[in-house]
Amino acid sequence: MKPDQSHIDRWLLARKQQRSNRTHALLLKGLLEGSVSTLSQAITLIESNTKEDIQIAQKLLSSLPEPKQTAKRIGITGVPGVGKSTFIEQFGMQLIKAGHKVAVLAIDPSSSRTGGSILGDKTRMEQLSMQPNAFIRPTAAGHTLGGVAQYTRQAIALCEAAGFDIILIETVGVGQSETLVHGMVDFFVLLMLAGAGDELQGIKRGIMELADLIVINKADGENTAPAKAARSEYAAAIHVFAQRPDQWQPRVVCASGMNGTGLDEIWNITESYFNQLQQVGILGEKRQMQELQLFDKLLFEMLQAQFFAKAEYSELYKSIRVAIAEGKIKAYEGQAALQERMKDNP
Ligand SMILES: Nc1nc2c(ncn2[C@@H]2O[C@H](COP(=O)(O)OP(=O)(O)O)[C@@H](O)[C@H]2O)c(=O)[nH]1
Ligand SMILES: [Mg+2]
Repeated sequence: MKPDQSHIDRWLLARKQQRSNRTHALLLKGLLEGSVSTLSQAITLIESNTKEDIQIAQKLLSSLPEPKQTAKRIGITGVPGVGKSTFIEQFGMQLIKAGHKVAVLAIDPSSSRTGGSILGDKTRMEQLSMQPNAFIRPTAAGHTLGGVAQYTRQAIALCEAAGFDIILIETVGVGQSETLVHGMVDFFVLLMLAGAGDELQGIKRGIMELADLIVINKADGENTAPAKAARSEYAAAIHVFAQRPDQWQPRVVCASGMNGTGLDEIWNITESYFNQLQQVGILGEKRQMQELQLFDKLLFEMLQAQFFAKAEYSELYKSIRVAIAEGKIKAYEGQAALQERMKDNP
């Protein structure tokens, strides 16, 4: 007969529980005291794959008090090399000097595919990373877009709890990452370069429409005049965009992240944006809408994953695609065939 081990199991479970309670209490205390190392540890937990870590992270997130002030969430995007990291370092330093606590989250959803990462940027933010009131962190890559969005939201909540009042989110302007980031920030800044004659190329018009502020960056040295010309061109281009529900008229400015020109103006614009949103009273609404969009995204990703996890569905899906590609059936017929199968075999 097998010996009864249930009391040992119970004991182990109780000990695990005790440990996780202790971890939770320590993390919460550290966060509320503004400890950067605790913040870092907490973000590691939300990104973890182990069940225990996830439990602690979720408990921590749900026990966070309402932040005393909600942080300004600012997204900064643009093609690789446009100067995002340099800009953030300068801008961040300026904000720190003005008494803010600045968190930088760098997101690179493409890194799981390319193997590269904007992590290397961290070394460029040498000054900023030395500041006690700064926190710099690349967030989880290698997840679905919804997954990355979810982790980043959670990281934002943790930063807010730790007293950071400005959160800068850097993302590379490639693929879908900029729409992803647009969906989780209040203010969306697009960095661009003055190109020789091809100002409006290289970046999708759709992204320009999302921008609350377009910065013609590297407006220094020989680039100063072309940058000014580009500024006028962009200003004319975005003027034709439809009016927005928040009544904000997107702006275009020149700046140099390297020597700091234009950064004061950018901060003034940022503040007037937040003032306007608060006056119109739609900042909360905007964030709730983003939360809903994230929920939808996560749900669709979940359903998609469930669908493809079923071997017979994914096999059928593949063969239908082949049939469509060969012109044997139409898309709607393929869909009907799939629906039929799913009905019979849910
Ligand atoms: N002239 C000039 N060069 C810059 C400026 N900002 C960044 N750079 C340079 O452009 C390159 C890319 O900058 P980085 O900040 O890493 O760009 P990111 O890939 O968008 O993060 C680096 O060699 C920087 O030194 C700027 O304002 N003016
Ligand atoms: Mg960078």
